[in-house]
Amino acid sequence: MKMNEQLGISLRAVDKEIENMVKFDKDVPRSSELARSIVELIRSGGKRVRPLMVIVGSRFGPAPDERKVWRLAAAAEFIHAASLIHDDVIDDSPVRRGDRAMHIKLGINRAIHVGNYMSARVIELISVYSADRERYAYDLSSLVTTQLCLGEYQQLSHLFDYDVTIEQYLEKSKNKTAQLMAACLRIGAQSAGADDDTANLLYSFGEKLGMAFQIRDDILDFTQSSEKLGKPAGSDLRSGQVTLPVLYALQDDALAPLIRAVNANTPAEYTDEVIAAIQSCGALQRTEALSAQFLQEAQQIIDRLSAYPAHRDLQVLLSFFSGRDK
Ligand code: GRG
Repeated sequence: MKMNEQLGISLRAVDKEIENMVKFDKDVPRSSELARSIVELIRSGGKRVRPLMVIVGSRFGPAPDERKVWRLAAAAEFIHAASLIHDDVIDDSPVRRGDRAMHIKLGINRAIHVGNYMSARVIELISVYSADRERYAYDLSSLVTTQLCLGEYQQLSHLFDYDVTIEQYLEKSKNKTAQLMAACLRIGAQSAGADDDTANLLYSFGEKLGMAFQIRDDILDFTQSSEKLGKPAGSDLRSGQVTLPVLYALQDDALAPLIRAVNANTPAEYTDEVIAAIQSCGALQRTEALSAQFLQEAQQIIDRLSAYPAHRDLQVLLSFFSGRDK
């Protein structure tokens, strides 16, 4: 059974809510290139992990307001989708969700503005929830979006930097990926009136899942076929991203100088050899172990929330994150 079915959530209904973010903007004609591009991106796929997290979070509060929860869920996906558009421009990546990336279809300038529009639209919609009591909604539209940008900036400012520490890698991953997931669970819970302890435990749970997710993503870059990834294996290193498998491989004294020789001008054949060496030196297994540790910590949080029937939904999320293609 699919994750959304196990959670009893219709993905069609989630998608409709997301599309409504642009369809009901009175300033954007539905037939415009902007509106059509966003709807096309939404329809091209995506797992909707973040909206599902908002809805699951709301099941931990005594008074879920369906309309509010679903709006927040859609807003979360909008922020995520906007960041994907910008990320593909930054990484010069031509494929997204099996389709041509937006900057390939529209050109870089227009794609950037579609992303800008999407994050601004979230702020506009969330400003409806402006009462002090509901200030948590700003977590999504301001705090988390800021962290996304900072995470991406941290990544860009350390390209081909082989002296970056594991702590810096973890901090960047938290900003870039984990905090949005954490915030999704927490705002869902807060919007339904959950108590602070519960909301904060859900935040920690989402953060652990997000860390495991990003680390796994960095492993997949080394292990999956180019057909599946839409780019050759090892693309992160080719573009200068020093991810956890590389950091572990750098601890191998024989391998370290070979890795450090990779820069923006390195011939592809040399980088291919370094990627093969990283794949076979045990670094991927160590990386996988850290991802598994985050998942184990997430399990411990579920155990602390076992008084809530919705803890079973956290288990569904955890199984999904544990089972992603290795
Ligand atoms: C414009 C809001 C905004 C931000 C700009 C570019 C940027 C700052 C941030 C990039 C953040 C980013 C893309 C992180 C990667 C996170 C990640 C692992 C994405 C893949 O998520 P999935 O697998 O994708 O949930 P689907 O397609 O299923 O939705």
